[in-house]
Amino acid sequence: MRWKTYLMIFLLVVFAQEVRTDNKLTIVVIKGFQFSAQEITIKRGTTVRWENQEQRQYHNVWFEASGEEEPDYLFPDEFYERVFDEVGSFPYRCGPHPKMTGIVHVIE
Ligand SMILES: [Cu+2]
Repeated sequence: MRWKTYLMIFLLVVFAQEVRTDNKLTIVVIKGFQFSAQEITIKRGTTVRWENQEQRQYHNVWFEASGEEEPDYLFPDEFYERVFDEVGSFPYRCGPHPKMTGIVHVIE
Protein backbone atom coordinates (compact mmCIF):
# COMPACT_ATOMS: atom_id res chain seq x y z
CA MET A 1 0.00 0.00 0.00
CA ARG A 2 2.77 2.41 0.84
CA TRP A 3 4.09 2.79 -2.71
CA LYS A 4 0.66 3.95 -3.81
CA THR A 5 0.80 6.75 -1.28
CA TYR A 6 4.23 7.79 -2.50
CA LEU A 7 3.07 7.66 -6.10
CA MET A 8 0.06 9.80 -5.27
CA ILE A 9 2.20 12.41 -3.52
CA PHE A 10 4.66 12.41 -6.41
CA LEU A 11 1.91 12.96 -8.97
CA LEU A 12 0.35 15.71 -6.90
CA VAL A 13 3.67 17.53 -6.63
CA VAL A 14 4.35 17.20 -10.37
CA PHE A 15 0.84 18.30 -11.26
CA ALA A 16 0.93 21.26 -8.90
CA GLN A 17 4.22 22.49 -10.34
CA GLU A 18 2.96 22.22 -13.91
CA VAL A 19 -0.15 24.19 -13.14
CA ARG A 20 1.88 26.86 -11.44
CA THR A 21 4.40 27.18 -14.26
CA ASP A 22 1.88 27.13 -17.09
CA ASN A 23 -0.92 29.24 -15.76
CA LYS A 24 -0.02 31.14 -12.66
CA LEU A 25 3.62 32.15 -12.76
CA THR A 26 5.50 34.14 -15.37
CA ILE A 27 9.19 34.87 -14.97
CA VAL A 28 10.93 38.00 -16.19
CA VAL A 29 14.71 37.75 -16.20
CA ILE A 30 16.81 40.78 -15.31
CA LYS A 31 20.18 40.46 -17.01
CA GLY A 32 22.49 42.69 -19.03
CA PHE A 33 20.60 45.79 -17.89
CA GLN A 34 17.41 44.52 -19.53
CA PHE A 35 14.08 43.07 -18.54
CA SER A 36 13.45 39.95 -20.59
CA ALA A 37 10.84 39.73 -21.83
CA GLN A 38 10.46 43.47 -21.86
CA GLU A 39 6.74 43.23 -22.66
CA ILE A 40 4.50 40.45 -21.35
CA THR A 41 0.80 39.67 -21.55
CA ILE A 42 -0.69 37.60 -18.76
CA LYS A 43 -4.08 36.52 -17.52
CA ARG A 44 -5.60 38.21 -14.50
CA GLY A 45 -4.49 36.54 -11.28
CA THR A 46 -1.07 35.59 -12.60
CA THR A 47 2.03 36.05 -10.49
CA VAL A 48 5.01 37.67 -12.17
CA ARG A 49 8.44 36.99 -10.73
CA TRP A 50 11.38 39.22 -11.66
CA GLU A 51 14.68 37.41 -11.12
CA ASN A 52 17.95 39.30 -10.96
CA GLN A 53 20.38 37.06 -12.84
CA GLU A 54 23.21 39.57 -13.05
CA GLN A 55 26.67 38.70 -11.78
CA ARG A 56 26.89 41.68 -9.46
CA GLN A 57 24.54 44.47 -10.55
CA TYR A 58 21.50 45.46 -8.51
CA HIS A 59 18.23 46.70 -10.00
CA ASN A 60 14.64 47.11 -8.94
CA VAL A 61 11.12 46.92 -10.35
CA TRP A 62 9.38 50.24 -9.88
CA PHE A 63 5.81 50.93 -10.97
CA GLU A 64 6.45 54.63 -10.92
CA ALA A 65 3.58 55.48 -13.29
CA SER A 66 1.17 53.86 -10.79
CA GLY A 67 2.27 56.39 -8.19
CA GLU A 68 4.20 53.91 -6.08
CA GLU A 69 7.28 54.55 -3.99
CA GLU A 70 10.54 53.23 -5.35
CA PRO A 71 11.10 49.75 -3.87
CA ASP A 72 14.30 48.33 -2.42
CA TYR A 73 17.05 47.12 -4.71
CA LEU A 74 17.11 43.56 -5.95
CA PHE A 75 20.57 42.06 -5.70
CA PRO A 76 21.85 39.11 -7.77
CA ASP A 77 19.92 35.90 -7.13
CA GLU A 78 17.10 37.79 -5.46
CA PHE A 79 13.62 38.03 -6.91
CA TYR A 80 10.50 40.11 -6.58
CA GLU A 81 6.97 38.80 -7.07
CA ARG A 82 3.69 40.53 -7.68
CA VAL A 83 0.19 39.19 -8.36
CA PHE A 84 -1.79 41.07 -10.99
CA ASP A 85 -5.48 41.04 -10.08
CA GLU A 86 -6.59 43.93 -12.26
CA VAL A 87 -6.95 44.08 -16.01
CA GLY A 88 -4.89 46.82 -17.68
CA SER A 89 -1.40 47.80 -18.77
CA PHE A 90 1.21 48.46 -16.13
CA PRO A 91 4.49 50.05 -17.18
CA TYR A 92 7.47 49.89 -14.87
CA ARG A 93 11.11 50.83 -14.84
CA CYS A 94 14.30 50.23 -12.92
CA GLY A 95 14.91 53.03 -10.42
CA PRO A 96 18.70 53.34 -10.79
CA HIS A 97 18.61 52.80 -14.57
CA PRO A 98 15.79 54.83 -16.20
CA LYS A 99 16.46 53.30 -19.62
CA MET A 100 15.47 49.89 -18.29
CA THR A 101 11.73 49.71 -18.84
CA GLY A 102 9.08 47.06 -19.11
CA ILE A 103 5.33 46.65 -19.30
CA VAL A 104 2.84 44.07 -18.08
CA HIS A 105 -0.44 43.73 -19.95
CA VAL A 106 -3.11 41.96 -17.91
CA ILE A 107 -6.08 40.47 -19.75
CA GLU A 108 -9.24 38.71 -18.51
CU1 LIG B 1 18.57 48.50 -13.27
